[in-house]
Amino acid sequence: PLRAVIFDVDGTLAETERDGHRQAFNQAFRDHGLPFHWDVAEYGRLLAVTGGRYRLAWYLAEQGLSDPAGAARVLHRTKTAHFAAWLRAGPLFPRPGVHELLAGLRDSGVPVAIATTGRREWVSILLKRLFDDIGFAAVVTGDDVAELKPDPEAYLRALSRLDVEAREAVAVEDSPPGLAAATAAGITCLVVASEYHLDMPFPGAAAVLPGFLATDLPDAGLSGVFAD
Ligand code: XBP
Ligand code: MG
Repeated sequence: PLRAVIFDVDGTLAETERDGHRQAFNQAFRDHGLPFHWDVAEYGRLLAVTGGRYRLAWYLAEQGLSDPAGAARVLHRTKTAHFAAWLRAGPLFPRPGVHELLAGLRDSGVPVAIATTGRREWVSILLKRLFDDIGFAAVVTGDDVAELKPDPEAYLRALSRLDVEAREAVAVEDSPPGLAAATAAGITCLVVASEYHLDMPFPGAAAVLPGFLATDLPDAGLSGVFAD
């Protein structure tokens, strides 16, 4: 039986990357007087590196900076402040159908949890703004793990906080690293690809759905993906 559903945040609950995170990184470059700008396509390439700080470090190393990790640490603090401000005031919506899906799970008594590589500082703002009426049974962020996705640590931690076995849970993801993390934790994973990951292969996904509307989901809801 389905005993928990664990959701990713970026790209899954909301489209946060293109106009949110990306712009915050660009503002940080400007604030620190650096001549870098990530356009929409370039940012898509960089999404292969999860975690904003590691994405920055990887890019700065590619640009030949002498201390990419140190510069990334400083830039990422500025980026996080800009992104948190955007989450408080910017145009932010859940992906269509997400609110109804979460409310349906809540009403049927299935615990809902979060496993993200994003920082708690902004994750808590996003969850409060968009889903204040949903009680999350566990929220695991990038601050709670040593290894980010595609490592399974965030999902394993969520399972242990939920006190649920991997085979009793379903994960919902939007990207290849997210899918890899969930499946490495032994969790059945549904993929609803986000705008940056359309048409990518999702090997090992239980299903790749076109969206979160009732008509996109299996007839039996998320329980419908279990083969038990
Ligand atoms: C999302 C990420 C995050 C964000 C940036 O991956 O990789 O790094 O882009 O957030 P997922 P931070 O959806 O698989 O969790 O800057 O807070 O790291
Ligand atoms: Mg994601």
